[in-house]
Amino acid sequence: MRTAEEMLREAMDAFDFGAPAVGALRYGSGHVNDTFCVHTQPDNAPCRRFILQRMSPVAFKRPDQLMDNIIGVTEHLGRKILQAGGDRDREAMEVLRPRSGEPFFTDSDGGAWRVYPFVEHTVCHQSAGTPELFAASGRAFGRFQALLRDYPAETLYETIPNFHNTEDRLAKLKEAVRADPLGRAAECRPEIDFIMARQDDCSVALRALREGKLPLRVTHNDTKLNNVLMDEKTGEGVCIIDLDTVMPGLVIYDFGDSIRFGANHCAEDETDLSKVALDVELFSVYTAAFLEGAGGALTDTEIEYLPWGAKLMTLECGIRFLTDYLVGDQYFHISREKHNLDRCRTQCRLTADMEAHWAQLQSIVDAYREHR
Ligand code: ADP
Ligand code: GN1
Ligand code: MG
Repeated sequence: MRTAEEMLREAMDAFDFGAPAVGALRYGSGHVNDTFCVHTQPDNAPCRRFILQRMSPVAFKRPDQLMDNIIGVTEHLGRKILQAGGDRDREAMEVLRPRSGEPFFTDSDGGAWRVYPFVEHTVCHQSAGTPELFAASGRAFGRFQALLRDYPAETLYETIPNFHNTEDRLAKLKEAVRADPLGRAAECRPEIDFIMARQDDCSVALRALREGKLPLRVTHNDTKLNNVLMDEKTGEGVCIIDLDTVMPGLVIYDFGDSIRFGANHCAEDETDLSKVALDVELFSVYTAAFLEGAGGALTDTEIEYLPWGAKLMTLECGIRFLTDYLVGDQYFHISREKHNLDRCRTQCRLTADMEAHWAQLQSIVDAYREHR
């Protein structure tokens, strides 16, 4: 069995960074991929950095299809950004191919690795320190939506089938509870009951899709605040990252996942649940910014369903964390015992708080709908 260092070295050697790679360190706080920051040292120039990632083999069964999506989307974004007079190198990710010319490198254990140039002079935030910062992320994700409006959705692979199919997520939870392979279900009874009491909710967005009320668009599907890099000086959104889940989806998923992660003042794994609460003001600020960034792309019905996006993404994430806890933490990286159960608990608490503020959330989106 090779050491992690040997595997990392093999991956680094597969890429031409334009200068000697002098080292790599684990980087960031993503829950799914293994991310490293590679430092290179050109002879007479400052160090250049790259992001080297081993794509999660648990999450992504077809790295070839995943990279096909990413190359297509980043090239499209690059063209659009250039047309708009933007800085392509900063505002869109770019794939650095391995020496083989393939879109990614496969190591001798079958691990799939890719490289992106590091977007310098940016900050990746784990929580929205200020409303301005949260608004900037909303504009960036809204703009992302607008830039991909004319992307041929039918050419995208579904990198994770049924990713935001909340009905399917619920079915998988029920199966995990039934099988209960580690005997963990008993201690999760309150969370299981909370979710089961909301079974009908799991169908709300999918029903609207099936009835033709909500259109399928190209969406990011993982719009956490830490998936947008912000300019270190201006605080504006620079570059949307983590494009693994760009697939056809509902725009309310992108809006909702940002609210789930950012419109509150504690971490996703906070253990003091009394701290977990929806910040309605941040919800409002993000709504305005997302709609501004999307530049009129959303239909009236999509705006009407925004609160549902927030609630469903939160409930669904709770379902996913709980399912992973029950089956033995196979999908999300954990760094302590019961980490996924703690994460599930915050999501349930936040879902309940969204329900408590439901009328307010609806009137906020109604006001934006009427005044646009
Ligand atoms: P995961 O899917 O595991 O969340 P990400 O693609 O989001 O992986 O990357 C993890 C972290 O690495 C990000 O949160 C960010 O801090 C950093 N990162 C990723 N890509 C870049 C980039 N091109 N430039 C700078 N930082 C990056
Ligand atoms: C994962 O990869 P990362 O950390 O940005 C997950 C999201 C979850 C999120 C919860 C591909 O996001 O769907 O909402 O964790 N990404 C994937 O923090 O499953
Ligand atoms: Mg990420």
